[in-house]
Amino acid sequence: MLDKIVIANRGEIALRILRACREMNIKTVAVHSTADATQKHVLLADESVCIGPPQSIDSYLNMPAIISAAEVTDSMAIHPGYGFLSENADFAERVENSGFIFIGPRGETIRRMGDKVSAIKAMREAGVPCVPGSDGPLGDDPEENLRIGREVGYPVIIKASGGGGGRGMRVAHAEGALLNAIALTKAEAKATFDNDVVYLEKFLQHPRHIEFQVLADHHGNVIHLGERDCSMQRRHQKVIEEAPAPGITEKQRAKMGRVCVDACKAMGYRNAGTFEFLYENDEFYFIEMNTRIQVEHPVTEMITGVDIVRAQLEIAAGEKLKYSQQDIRISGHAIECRINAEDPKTFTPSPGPVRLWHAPGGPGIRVDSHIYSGYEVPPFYDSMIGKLIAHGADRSIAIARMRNALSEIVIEGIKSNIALHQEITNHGAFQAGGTDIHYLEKRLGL
Ligand code: MV4
Repeated sequence: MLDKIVIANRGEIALRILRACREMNIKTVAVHSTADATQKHVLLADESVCIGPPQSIDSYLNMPAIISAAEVTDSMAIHPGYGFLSENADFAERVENSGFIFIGPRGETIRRMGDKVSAIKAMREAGVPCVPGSDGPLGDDPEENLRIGREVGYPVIIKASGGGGGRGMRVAHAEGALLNAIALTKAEAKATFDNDVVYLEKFLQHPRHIEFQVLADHHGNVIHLGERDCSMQRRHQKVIEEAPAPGITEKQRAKMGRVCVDACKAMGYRNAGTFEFLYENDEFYFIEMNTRIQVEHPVTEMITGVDIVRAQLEIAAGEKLKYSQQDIRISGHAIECRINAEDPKTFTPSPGPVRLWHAPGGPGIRVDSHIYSGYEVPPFYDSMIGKLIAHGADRSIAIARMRNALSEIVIEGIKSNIALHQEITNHGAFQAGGTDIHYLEKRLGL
């Protein structure tokens, strides 16, 4: 097993990784910015190293500082969490070339999945259903691009290969708008990602966002842990996630799960990963793959009983997966509300002192949060201060437990989006399940 690891992150995920390490008798090194010296995981870690000033670029994105911290503490491995350097192929390679284990996929895999055109190509070759489209980069010939647009049918969406997660996309609703949309997206992509490669897809107008969780060890064993529905979002920020996805049948789950597992085997994928799909009219279309642990992993943990972070550590240590696919059973339903320090009406971040924090509890309730009474939310990072997860025997019990828990929470000193979560979870359309990616923005617009 790993003897000691560096946790190259902050906030709730750093605490989540620390908790897994303590269970597994792995020593921990917290690396933190000057603004984060009093974070809960820093106080609980075996060792801590300050890696720079508050701005992420000077601390959590500072590769030499993080690798040096691994060296001076004689650590074996680095867990990147999510965000920051977690999907940076150069970082993964620098970590490994410095003699440490990167807890995640190989740099080469991260690079291939980070480039959306090459990710889609790999998926097509592995038999994963993708959105009908250009099957590769758009060229410079306007006639050829108009022909592709006509063949796919309008509306279409132009996406930057270097984008992802909602950055660098533009919809063309009719042929007259296509060439301009391509030129604009290309110019933006060049400026933002220093990569002007763009591709075209049929634009799906009312999809849900459904993603499959996979685990792959270094011995060719791959399993899936079912799917999550992440459609409840605003401006590409997920607000509520749940598992399983409402209305997805066991047969669909088994089929798509097998497709994802086979694709992992074809790519030689390692560690935890997520296949993102758009789901519309009973069909799945691959859009992107995430090569990291995700914020919403707890809903999958709650319905499968699999500790995904523990599995990541075991896999990175070279151990075989502890479960085969037949061992994985989905039990009940889980919902996660992301708790943000923000104004519930304007969504403006609300950093500052947490004067009082009272966490909810009871059957099926899990709270993944690093905040405590007296903690000060710094203004430099993401505004998410924790996640509230409710599990129950079925979806309506999970919702009832979530509503109870939301009403128990006390956060004083900062604003939070608890009221927004109460509003959503009290609403009939959410309670019915299966709302699409536009639901929340449309409702907030009312
Ligand atoms: C799409 C789409 C409709 N059709 N692709 C946005 C984020 C990025 N991961 C892909 N995105 C989309 N791609 C086609 N062909 C609609 C979106 C989209 C979206 C997707 C998932 C979750 C939220 C979203 C919000 C707006 C648009």
